[in-house]
Amino acid sequence: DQPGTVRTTPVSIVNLDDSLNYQARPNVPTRTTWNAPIMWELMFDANLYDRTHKEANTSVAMTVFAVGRYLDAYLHKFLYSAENHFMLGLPVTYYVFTDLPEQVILNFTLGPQRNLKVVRVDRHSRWQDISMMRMKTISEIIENELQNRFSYVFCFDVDQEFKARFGSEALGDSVAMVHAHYYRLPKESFTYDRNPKSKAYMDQGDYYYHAAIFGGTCENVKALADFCYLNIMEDKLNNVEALWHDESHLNKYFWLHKPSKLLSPEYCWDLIIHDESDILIKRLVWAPKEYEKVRT
Ligand code: 2GW
Ligand code: MN
Repeated sequence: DQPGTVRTTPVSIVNLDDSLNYQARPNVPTRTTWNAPIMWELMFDANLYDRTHKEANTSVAMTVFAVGRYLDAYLHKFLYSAENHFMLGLPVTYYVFTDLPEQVILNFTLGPQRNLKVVRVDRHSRWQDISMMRMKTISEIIENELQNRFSYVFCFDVDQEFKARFGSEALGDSVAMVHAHYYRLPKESFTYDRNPKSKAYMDQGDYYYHAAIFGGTCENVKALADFCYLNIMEDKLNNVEALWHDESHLNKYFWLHKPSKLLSPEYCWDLIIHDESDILIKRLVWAPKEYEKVRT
């Protein structure tokens, strides 16, 4: 597409989620109260999703940050595994943001219709800012480069690894990730920001969402990133910081602007969790935290 081209979502994609089988997983919730699907294995026809998105010429941009030691520790495995499992069959462009662009060296070739762009960013001295300021960068790249070029943008933490299909069924207008550690816990235990002085303050919510994965149309992801960034900056002016940084603000955003699709913890699983009875497939898993190596 040329910049300035207006994209309209084809009717076939608007109705694609009507094909979901909400009865396929009787032991887990498969719909929210506002009727958004929660995507679990067995609910969807992968071939139907892939075929429809290919016919619609769907393209996907993925953002990932690898600043400081996270580059060496996680990026290679993340990208290599994405090449084997993420949106196979669709055009995908990875946007890697790093302070060390010359150190992004792949020892594998990307598949056809798959591209990598490396963008230099500053390294913030506080790790909380490395994480939070992603929202500003995501907003800017959507504004300057992604909108009108990609149907969807998905934003990922780098400290994770794809293990199985993470496909076009995950695409949607506004997509949130249900946090693996909280999906079966009572709402009172959700770690929302509870400080009324923070813009992220919430006294109730729907789910506890994981900021490690979110996505949607360029327009919607830009709105999310702008909301979080503005509120992060307002908190700084007021000398407060939300409990879980950008994740607290993201939870506030999705409380006020309900996501149109939720991804079950099958899409972002932590192997530390013992009870895997609901998890039929681990599409992506958290990398073990190497705190002493990367956080010192
Ligand atoms: C982050 C924390 C401590 C030390 C370093 C960093 C760090 C993060 C870094 O040195 N370099 C870097 O590129 N990052 C990026 O920020 C990287 O993409 C990483 O995946 C992301 C979030 O940091 P992470 O993965 O260490 O934090 P988690 O796994 O505890 O993430 C959750 O909470 C965060 C806020 O505290 C974010 O909301 C994140 O999206 C959540 O998954
Ligand atoms: Mn992480």
